[in-house]
Amino acid sequence: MRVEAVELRVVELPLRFPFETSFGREEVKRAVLVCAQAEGLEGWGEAPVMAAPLYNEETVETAWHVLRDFLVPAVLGAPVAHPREVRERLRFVRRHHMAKAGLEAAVWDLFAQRAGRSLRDLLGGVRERVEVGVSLGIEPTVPELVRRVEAFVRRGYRRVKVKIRPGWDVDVVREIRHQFPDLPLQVDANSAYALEDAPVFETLDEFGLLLIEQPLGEDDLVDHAKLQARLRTAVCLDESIVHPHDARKAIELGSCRVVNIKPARLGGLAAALDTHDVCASHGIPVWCGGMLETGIGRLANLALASLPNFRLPGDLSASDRYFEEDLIEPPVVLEPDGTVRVPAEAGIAPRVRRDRVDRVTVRREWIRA
Ligand code: NPQ
Ligand code: MG
Repeated sequence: MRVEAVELRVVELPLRFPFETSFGREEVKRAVLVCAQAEGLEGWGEAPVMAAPLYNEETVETAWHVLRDFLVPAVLGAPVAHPREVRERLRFVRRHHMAKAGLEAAVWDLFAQRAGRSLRDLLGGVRERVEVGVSLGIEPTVPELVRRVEAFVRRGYRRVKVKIRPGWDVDVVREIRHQFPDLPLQVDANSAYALEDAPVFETLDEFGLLLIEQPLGEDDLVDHAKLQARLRTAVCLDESIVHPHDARKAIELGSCRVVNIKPARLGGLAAALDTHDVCASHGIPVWCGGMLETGIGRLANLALASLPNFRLPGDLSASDRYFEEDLIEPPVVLEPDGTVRVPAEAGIAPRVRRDRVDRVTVRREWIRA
């Protein structure tokens, strides 16, 4: 397939509720959308970058620059016979994984449409529906967070994840566990702690959590292994796993017992598939993390999450968890049984509402061969 042109867009969507993590508070969701044109088709992908380099080193500006000046020209240069080739074609650029992931996803979408097959089938998915959880941010008070937990559990979410940071951790989890003794519950520290804080996690070890996500530094596997050895609860890595071989090393070192897979963090769907396979070969379960993607990234994540080793509920909440109006129609909705249907359409583009994309576009530029 020869990609003839690519349109880059920066989009900004207001969040229904502010989302606070240990690295900052967001009220607007930003992303760089990639629309790739080939053979009369349009393929869509999302680079879920933020305005500031707080989750990783990328931003809207770095993604725009690297896509426009390096990644898109490399794909426009020559045809690709399979979407997996995009990763090889882009390997000359170091890192910039979210930028790469947005472009690669657009090419996967083109191939799915041309083949008349769902992205799930193209990726090797095996499920029609996937269990999903909800990720809750840091709130001003514990009662306010508990009220949100209550509301989302009543909505049917089967798993709750709460953000923690020093000073907002043990008391929060104790109160939630007290009010919801049987609720599947996990925490995400986004690297806010150091190994010296191990006693905090030894206390959290008492609350029967599903996992403790990314407690320590994003560049660390050694201290995570030391921490994991002291805990019964599984450590799950997110930011530390940016390549499939990071997953192999983490597993060999005993740094984690669960892996959060995000195509955006890994550089694309091909790398996400390889990470899934590496974990499966070591008996390590994975789940699909989220970056508050719009429906464009969310549909691709749902297709990925239908693979067999995705054995824990993902951060794949319904569209209305974050947005008044999503960029896709129909939006992602939560089924009464706490699952979400895996998209069965041939590709993502058929659900993209370009009128809504236009309304939230704050910058756009065509790049042609
Ligand atoms: C995580 N996602 O698992 C990330 C954190 C994250 C669902 O917790 C805008 C606002 C973009 C908040 C990207 C979840 C974000 C964001 C990622 C939070 O670590
Ligand atoms: Mg995380």
